[in-house]
Amino acid sequence: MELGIPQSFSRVLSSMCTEPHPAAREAAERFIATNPGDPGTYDTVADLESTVVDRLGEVAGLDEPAGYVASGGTEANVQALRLARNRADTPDPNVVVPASGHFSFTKAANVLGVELRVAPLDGYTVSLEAVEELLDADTVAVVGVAGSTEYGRVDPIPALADLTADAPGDPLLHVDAAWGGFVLPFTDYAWGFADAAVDTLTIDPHKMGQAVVPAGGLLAREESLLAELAVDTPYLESTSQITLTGTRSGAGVASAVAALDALWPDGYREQYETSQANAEWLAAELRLRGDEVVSPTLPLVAADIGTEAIDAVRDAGWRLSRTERGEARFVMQPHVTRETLCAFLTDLDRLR
Ligand code: 0PR
Repeated sequence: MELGIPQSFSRVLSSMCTEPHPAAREAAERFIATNPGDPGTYDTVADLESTVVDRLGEVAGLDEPAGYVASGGTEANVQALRLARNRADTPDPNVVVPASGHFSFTKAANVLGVELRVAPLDGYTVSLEAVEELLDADTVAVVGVAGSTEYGRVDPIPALADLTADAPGDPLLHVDAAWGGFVLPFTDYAWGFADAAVDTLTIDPHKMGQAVVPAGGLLAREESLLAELAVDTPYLESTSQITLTGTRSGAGVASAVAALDALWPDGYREQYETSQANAEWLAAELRLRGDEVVSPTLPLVAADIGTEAIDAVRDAGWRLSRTERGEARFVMQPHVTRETLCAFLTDLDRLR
């Protein structure tokens, strides 16, 4: 069968994935037939996984991180809530999540049998008063978002850490930096382990990290937190497993090492600066055209260009998605260059 050709990234404006770094692509191909889920057999890739975790710790401000390479942000978020639930001693656990939280938290609550308490926003970030009101003795985790999916906004993580520390049920603080984790180190935001009493954190090499899919990351401040996830694996050489999936992609792991090797920190910093400049440039261009734009505090622009315009540019081949409120959402991934944006604006001006 003719497989066809995968999409080109030249008109993809709303994806959080991107063209992998060439070294990441090469590493993925080399390790395609490995399984870090069985470290007794696939020891080279298992060692590489420890390297990824150490490197992600550097990115997120943690000296001796525990963690693993997950299939993506969804698995990392599910696992963070799972370990919080397992650690707590309540038959009726709940988790407080900002309304801006990714829908993976809804899946997590569903599979884990945990009540999801959605805290409304104050503008684009979570209302601290609302979080405080929702906390009770059965709260096992509080979630903060560092780079929200729709608007790229960062919750006040240190203030959430204070609320978490004072909460009656001794909950954990989980930060979702699945997308933001590779740009936030170059900003003034307080978001990571070095900035606040964060217990667990999601950071995905396969988003801004320029690794191949699947490469997500779950980090924990203490190894003992991950131990909450361990199940016995009687017939493997290793005796227990903390991951959610069994057989896993060594390609993702190897590609993450290669991408981090090539890009941390200077390459990622340069990419952040380029992406942020492009976000601000696009925001200014759209404002000149009279469109309402949500100021891009990270490299993600949401703009109300009108439903008809979105449909028209989509018909012209642009892959553009919208926020729940209907704004066009431009994610400044590495493949979204100034030339891409100029070509987009030319089409937009022609079509509306
Ligand atoms: N946390 C945040 C903050 C996210 O933005 C996402 C995904 C996740 C967790 C879940 O990560 P995984 O998708 O790796 O499990 N955000 C994007 C979204 O839902 C994912 C995406 C990626 C969508 C590429 C489209 C696309 O082309 O919008």
